[in-house]
Amino acid sequence: MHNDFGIKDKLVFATGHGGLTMGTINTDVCTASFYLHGAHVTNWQPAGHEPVLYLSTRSNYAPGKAIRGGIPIIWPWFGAKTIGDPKGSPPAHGFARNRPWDIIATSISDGGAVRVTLTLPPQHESSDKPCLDEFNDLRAVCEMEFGETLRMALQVTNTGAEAITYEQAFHSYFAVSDISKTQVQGLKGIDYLDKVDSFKQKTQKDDVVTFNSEVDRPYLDCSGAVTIDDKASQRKIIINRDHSNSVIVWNPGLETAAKLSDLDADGWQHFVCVEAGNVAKNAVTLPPGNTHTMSMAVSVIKYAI
Ligand code: TA6
Repeated sequence: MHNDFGIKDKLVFATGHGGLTMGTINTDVCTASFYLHGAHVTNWQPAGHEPVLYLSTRSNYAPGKAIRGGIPIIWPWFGAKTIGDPKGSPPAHGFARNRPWDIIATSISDGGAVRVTLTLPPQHESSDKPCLDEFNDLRAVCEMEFGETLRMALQVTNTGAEAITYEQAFHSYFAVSDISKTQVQGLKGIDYLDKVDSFKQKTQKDDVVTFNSEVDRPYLDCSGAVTIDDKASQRKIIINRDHSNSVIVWNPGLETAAKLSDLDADGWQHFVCVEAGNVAKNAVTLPPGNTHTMSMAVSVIKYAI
């Protein structure tokens, strides 16, 4: 792996937790890491900043399980599988985050960013498949660019003869100093499904989303930038999106967090998930022969009061 895709002094492949293959990036503009398992970004820290992603010290690192923290790729369904054929025991949030991806290219940009391209082997060729033949004709490619900005894109192509519907999200766990002093901006006026209130449809009335208890909301039909204001650190994390019409905002709060055995005891106080996605009524229906690419760009600024 390292001989084929490593970049001298900048991108090193080695064995990470659980014996899984991990890439580590160290450049003038950032440090970062990712696993081939799930095409999962586990760290990104632009020069001059604290780490931007939360990663649980109690995470699993094992085939068939998702890493807790970083950026799990949710695909081809979000949450419990409700679209298409429900046979088998489909895992929550799809199979992309639970399986090994293959690297197909690495490079370095003129600006010093490291680019990595991975592809998910067709799921029907995997030995641990649930019966989900409806997705056999989709091919997924993930592009990551680790620089001053973190860019991610999920490109999906329908190689079959019928249209296929899927959901997706970059389930990003953004690190914050204190969730009770954190606000999410950019969603005012947007309708959302309130998962902690029986999925009732509501509208975001306040300027910002705040976190006093569990918040679990897919915001739908929205395309603008979303900003996390981590007031305790005086830092803003800005998420821009292309071809993403949903944003999921999640923090489990104390009680739900206590049920997640792979989360640090106080972990819930130190992250908020803000997820670029296409879920529920924003699911993508891809005609035969077509390709759809959802992408996000994450940047960070420090401010002084
Ligand atoms: O994106 C929010 C959410 O769907 C929540 O409902 C919560 O369950 C979370 O994802 C984590 O899901 P996971 O399967 O990773 O435990």
